[in-house]
Amino acid sequence: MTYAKASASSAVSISASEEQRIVFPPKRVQERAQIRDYGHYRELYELSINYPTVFWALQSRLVDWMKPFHKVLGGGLENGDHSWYEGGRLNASYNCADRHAATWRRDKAAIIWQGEDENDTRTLTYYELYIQVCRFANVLKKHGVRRGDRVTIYLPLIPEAAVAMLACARIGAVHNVVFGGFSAESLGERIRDSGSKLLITADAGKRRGELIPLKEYADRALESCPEVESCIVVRHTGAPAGLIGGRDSWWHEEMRQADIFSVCLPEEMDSCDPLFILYTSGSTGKPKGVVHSTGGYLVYAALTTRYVFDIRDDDIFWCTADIGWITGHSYVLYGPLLLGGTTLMFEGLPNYPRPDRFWQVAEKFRVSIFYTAPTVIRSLMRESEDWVYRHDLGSLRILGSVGEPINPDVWMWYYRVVGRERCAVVDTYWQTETGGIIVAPLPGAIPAKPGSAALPFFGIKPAVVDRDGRECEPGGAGQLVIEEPWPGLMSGVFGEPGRFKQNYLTAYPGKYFTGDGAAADEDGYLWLLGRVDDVLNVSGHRLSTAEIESAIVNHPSVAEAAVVGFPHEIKGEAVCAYVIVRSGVKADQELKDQIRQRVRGIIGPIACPDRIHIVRELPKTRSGKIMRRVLRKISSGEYENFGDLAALSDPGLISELIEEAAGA
Ligand code: 7RM
Repeated sequence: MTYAKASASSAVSISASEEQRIVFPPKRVQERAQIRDYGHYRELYELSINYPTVFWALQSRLVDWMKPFHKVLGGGLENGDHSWYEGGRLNASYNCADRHAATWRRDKAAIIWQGEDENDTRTLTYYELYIQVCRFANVLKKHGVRRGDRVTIYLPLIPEAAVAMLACARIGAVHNVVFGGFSAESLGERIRDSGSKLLITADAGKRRGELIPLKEYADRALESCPEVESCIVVRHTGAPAGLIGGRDSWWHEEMRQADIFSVCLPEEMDSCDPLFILYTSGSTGKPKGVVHSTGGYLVYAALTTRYVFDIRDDDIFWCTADIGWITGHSYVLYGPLLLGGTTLMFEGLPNYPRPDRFWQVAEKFRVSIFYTAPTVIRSLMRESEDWVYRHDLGSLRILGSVGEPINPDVWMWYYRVVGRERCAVVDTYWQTETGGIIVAPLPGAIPAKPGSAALPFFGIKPAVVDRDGRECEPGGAGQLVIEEPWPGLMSGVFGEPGRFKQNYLTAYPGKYFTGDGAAADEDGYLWLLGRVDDVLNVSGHRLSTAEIESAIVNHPSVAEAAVVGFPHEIKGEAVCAYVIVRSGVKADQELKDQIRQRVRGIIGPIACPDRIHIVRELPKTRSGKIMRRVLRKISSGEYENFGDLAALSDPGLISELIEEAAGA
């Protein structure tokens, strides 16, 4: 059987032979795993589905509570009013730092940091982390940050990012991390939407030996953010930061003031209080501020880290994601630290200065759990395998993948070349909205099928349904929904009370709609097939077509634009823009460069179109709707079988579009 990808693009098309391949957990992984066989997984899974309150009450013990909850789950997916551990009180930073600093883990490394420069490394023990967090929490307080206030964090991947996040959590402030690759404009939009009153940034970031002028971008963003009273700047590269008097100050100066104590009592937060906001792209032009609440998110992050990565005290856990994405929140920071683990943060890139940088870092720190994205694996696969073999990767035990479907060939390469057939590969499916992994093979218990994310995690009740909400037969492609709430599920969209229900719970009433296409095979294994909405996945990063379109039409010479994804060997999916220019405008290379510049400036480099086609007209229905599926086909090099074109207002246009696309 072949599953065709449900929407635009890329990597997945599963043929019968690939589908039959089953890779059992390697013995050495299984023997020491916390869940060692399928039966054990099954037993716990059944408990979690049949008696969810019992199951989640038991799992709540993964975190320390200041006051016990009186209800495990209130509300539900009918109204989007689900709430976990009501009445319970706790503090995230206490759970990540204090409670470990008070045990034998006091001198254990909580965070190991490797900078882009080989000689730049730092280690924070649990005790040091605890002190830093307390001190910075006091700095925030001194700047007037109170419980419930929002703080935006725009930093490179450095330990200060973790300290800042935990310091916010300590005093009950809500952190809003913005990825350092976003532009000034995107940053400003997220600061304003979240109503942040304080910004934390750095002088600059590093990328391939070059500086990314974060402070400059921050200054530009702040021009349109009058609410922001202070900006705290980490000196990271020594680049000029141009501090503005009365508003800006250095992190290190703030931290060494005599009135900043190393003691700061953690605020008692309600389980349902928001822990953070993280903006993510949806099908509209405006990013959504996904809100996660404290108790449920933490329990879910801890439990998934424990079982999906089988983390233990002697592990070195390296999740390569930036802290600006949900993967960084849940699996660089919260998951590993909640469990007293050692998390590795690496500032650099996989292929700088050479294509073996990741392997060199993994060898240097004896990494045992490695978690990255298919786009990274694909790019490293193009290099000679010798780059991998020249390093001793014998410390590795678990290899994770996240961000997009991992093609079976790529999976096998990861397993064979990086893992030397002695590591478990876990393909983990989840979203910003789900807080943590919701589908994955547990490394010691669930046989993997390359290309499939395997089976649901505890408490997750998935279903593949057709447009009318009827469950599909095994093998049939449909849309993936989750039928019951779980603790990691977002609590809402910041500042837009009705939007969570509207966006996620109305397509299939009472069920959470993921926006992804999927098929379940006879064994219940889930095969993810990509987005069914207008969301692109470029190198594992979520982008909305509408957002990119509005950045393009922002250019004065552009009249109209339509953006679609097309399959890309490394990125999985890449951006293709069809653009109509205003009359009298010359459609030349310079214009295309300017358009790219615009998108870079408004959203960031990740959204930059790989291809721009200047066209006379866009394919539209008579009612004026752009027929994206036609553009998607053309961009993918498929010039026939466009499906029903009856609605198309200008049938002659298709051949013109093909000519332009094929010629470019
Ligand atoms: C963690 C993260 C979410 C979207 C999601 C999917 C795609 C992520 C996988 C995957 C197939 C996977 N959060 N996706 N992981 N598709 N297999 N293992 O990526 O909010 O940024 O993106 O990413 O389409 O809906 S995210």
